[in-house]
Amino acid sequence: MTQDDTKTLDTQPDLGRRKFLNTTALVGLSGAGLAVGLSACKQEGAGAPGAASAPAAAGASTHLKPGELDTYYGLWSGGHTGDFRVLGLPSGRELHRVPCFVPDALTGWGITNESKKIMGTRPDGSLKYTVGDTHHTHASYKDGNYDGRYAWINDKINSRIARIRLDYFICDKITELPNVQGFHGIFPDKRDPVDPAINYTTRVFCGSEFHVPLPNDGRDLDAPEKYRSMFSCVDAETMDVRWQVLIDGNCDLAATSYDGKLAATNQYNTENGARYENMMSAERDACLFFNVARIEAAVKAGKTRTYGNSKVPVVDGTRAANADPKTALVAYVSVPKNPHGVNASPDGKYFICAGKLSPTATVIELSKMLDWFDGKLDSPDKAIVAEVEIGLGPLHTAFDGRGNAYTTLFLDSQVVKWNVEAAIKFHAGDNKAQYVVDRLDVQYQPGHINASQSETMFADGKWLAVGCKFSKDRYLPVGPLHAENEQLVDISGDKMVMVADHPVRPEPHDFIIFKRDLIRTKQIYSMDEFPLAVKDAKDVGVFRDGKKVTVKIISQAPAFDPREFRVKLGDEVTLILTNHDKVEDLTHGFAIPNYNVNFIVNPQETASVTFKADKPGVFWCYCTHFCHALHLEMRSRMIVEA
Ligand code: RUQ
Ligand code: CUA
Ligand code: CA
Repeated sequence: MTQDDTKTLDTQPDLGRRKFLNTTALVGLSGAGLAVGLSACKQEGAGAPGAASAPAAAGASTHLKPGELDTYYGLWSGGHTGDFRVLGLPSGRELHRVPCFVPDALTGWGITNESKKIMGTRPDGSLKYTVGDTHHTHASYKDGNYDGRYAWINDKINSRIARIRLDYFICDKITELPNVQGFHGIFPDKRDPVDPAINYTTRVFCGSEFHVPLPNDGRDLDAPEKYRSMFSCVDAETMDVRWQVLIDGNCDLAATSYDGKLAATNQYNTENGARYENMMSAERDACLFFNVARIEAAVKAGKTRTYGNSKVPVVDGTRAANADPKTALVAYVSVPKNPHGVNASPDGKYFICAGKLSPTATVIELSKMLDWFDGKLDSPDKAIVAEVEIGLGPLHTAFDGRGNAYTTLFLDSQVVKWNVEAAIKFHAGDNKAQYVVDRLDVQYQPGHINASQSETMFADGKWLAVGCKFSKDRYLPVGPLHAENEQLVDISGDKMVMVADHPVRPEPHDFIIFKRDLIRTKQIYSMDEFPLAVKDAKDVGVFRDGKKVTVKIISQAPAFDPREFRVKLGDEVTLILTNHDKVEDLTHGFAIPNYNVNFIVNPQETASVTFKADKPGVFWCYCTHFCHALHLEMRSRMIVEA
């Protein structure tokens, strides 16, 4: 490529592009009749806008030499690819995608009987759903840190929650939530609110974003004022839905307190609007706090009802039923216009709601929230200890463990670093309290943000990742669909330093970043985990029961055993394959041409598929996963007799 070619890619200088994006976003919003506070922020700290155009400080290196391992894991949602991704940080290398809600050709997810059982099927055996939209992923806790057992991820489209086992990095359970639509925010609890011995995650909370008729069976179609939304609790072990809370307004993101007592969700549609103009007609919306122990006591006492076919007990969390703090299950705290995101600070003291349509962040103090539930405050709004301007379009907040918060500003295409205690002082009337510490331009329109260990009590303030929704001129163009841009920032110093861009396939939402030693993965399965395992070479072969045929096969590089098998046209064939290789990284694949079968078996794993032998002929079942010098020769011959 000549230098001139390079120039043609460089369509616009940075600032022009930034201005263009910003104007577009603002025009979009003002077209909606929106009065965003366009005034500059009240405060500018050391790092005024444009800090990024100053000569860049070096920042820590994200480069790893060949053979060096990353020091952090990143768990990323995949967005409407429906997957769950694993990145190594700081390199930003994508290591794995764990299929859960949607089929995956590499692993045979959605093809094997085992994965179909987890995904859910229709009576004819086909998959119930083949699409998914993953937004948020969080992992299980113990003593305020990740314990490496599980992660959970949501599917917004079909209101499903998937659990990922972090030993094998596989999805082992999926639950569809009843009575809700648009399941968006998700957060595990961090300990039990009643039993101090339970210092680990036993519940996962799920917010539902859309209002629907209850039950949604054709009633009240044209009466949106009757639509309702719910906050759900799923058992971390059984993955059953324990209970739901009927609420006024909707849910968006979710968060939990470190003491296990409260779960929170922010609401942008307290108006119960069916169109966006209505959803932003009120000046303030809310952040809800759920008193977990009280809700579980109410469920135990049977103060519940059910809807439609669902057996899940539902308690009444509406405003009218929760006016008395002494008995309230839910507190409604007023926060400015269409807030987005609620995050718990690593010191366990605060929840922060970003303003989205308001240029503010709201800080809510946990102990004051508990005071309200104890009847010591006359209004839940008194738990607000700061509401300060930080910039335009605040969305999500991360923490460094040194008292600073980092919030994405979607409209400003910036990250703002601000000090929480200083913001509280400023809010209390100390005009000299400088709470904005630094600003950093990012490319462009950032949504989610997270820092290393940010969602734990052990936030270490090293790395900050910013999920930029628009990448435009940051990468080689690949047609109209652009990669997204995950930017990595060194936050170990006073000033943020941009150190790397990582392209990602659209379109991840949320992510968490944590130290690699918090996870111990297993590289080899135990054969005993699979009831169908073909454990011995003498067990292989074709076993017929009328028209139903079971074919038992084992793989050991570079051969399948048996090397050929015969079935008859019209048979229903169940093929069970156990990989007898015990060597780490020795995976085999099994593909049957023209039969739409392709899946893998990892070391000591068993998988099965069922299909109708509806085409006579010879079919070379071959290994798809490179395993051996004789990988191409690794085949078994399926003969379907006419
Ligand atoms: S929220 S659009 Cu993660 Cu910012 Cu789903
Ligand atoms: Cu076995 Cu390739
Ligand atoms: Ca609203």
